Amino acid sequence: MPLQIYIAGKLYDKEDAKISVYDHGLLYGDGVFEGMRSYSGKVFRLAEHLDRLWDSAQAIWLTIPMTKEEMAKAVYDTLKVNGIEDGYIRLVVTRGAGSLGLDPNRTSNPQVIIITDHIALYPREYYEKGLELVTASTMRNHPAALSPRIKSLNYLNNILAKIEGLKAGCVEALMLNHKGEVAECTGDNIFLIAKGELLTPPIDAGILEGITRNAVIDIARDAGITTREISLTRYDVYVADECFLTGSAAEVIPVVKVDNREIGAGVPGPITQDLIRRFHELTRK
Ligand code: PXG
Repeated sequence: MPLQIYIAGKLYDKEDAKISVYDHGLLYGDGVFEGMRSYSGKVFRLAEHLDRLWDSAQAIWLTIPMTKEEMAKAVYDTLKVNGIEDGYIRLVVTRGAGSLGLDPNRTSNPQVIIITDHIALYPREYYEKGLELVTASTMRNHPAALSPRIKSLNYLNNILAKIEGLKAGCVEALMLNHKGEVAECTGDNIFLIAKGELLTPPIDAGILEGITRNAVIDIARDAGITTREISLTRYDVYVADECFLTGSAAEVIPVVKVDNREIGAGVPGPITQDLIRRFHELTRK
């Protein structure tokens, strides 16, 4: 059976899973999304992902036409039909089809889409040897213009930075905020280890409040590692002992080079490796 995709309460074969070209999700990037993972049939931090999806929708005046409980059930039903235990889940809620023109009042029926698929992992080598990053010249959206806390379908800010990374031979790129501070990467949050402490930019640096980020902060605190959310500059990155990224897709992944400079010893650090092990224990028990 082909992969089944959920759209507005019905399941469709992957090839037939389509929405209108008049949907404002396509015409204007008017909608919100989530990317999450399931491990052994259980969705990691589903409640947190649903809370964030509902908050993103609220922030753009979009009413999701179902309850969180109904969405959770639809996610599990879709995983089950596709026989996926360890996978990737994409939730999308669009503004719905309407007439041409920005006015969301002229749309009807927000579309809820649930894609469950097998996860396309970064090659194993990256986890063992670590990633290289470059700083993108594209700055993170100004939080007073379009809040990076909204996980909206308007991801061009991140995509432009991602292209810069790829052109430089890097799979991720570091993004700075309007003040020149370290914000995050295009689809991952960033952490440093300096003098034994775990450091990461605060939410008001203009970043997405990553669910993996929050899980890693909890893990580190439980492990007795001093953890601080403080504003960071590239200086802090360059002099750090260790660096790693977090995200639903990437999980926890070491970074060994930024802007052609080796970070620490230029290999995945011991605290990073310990946190990766603890994260695996949390997700794969
Ligand atoms: N920053 C940004 C800008 C993101 O988009 C993260 C940080 C990490 O957040 P989580 O909650 O995942 O720890 C994200 C997440 C995809 C994809 O398919 C994107 C994300 C996550 C999973 C898949 O592009 N972005």
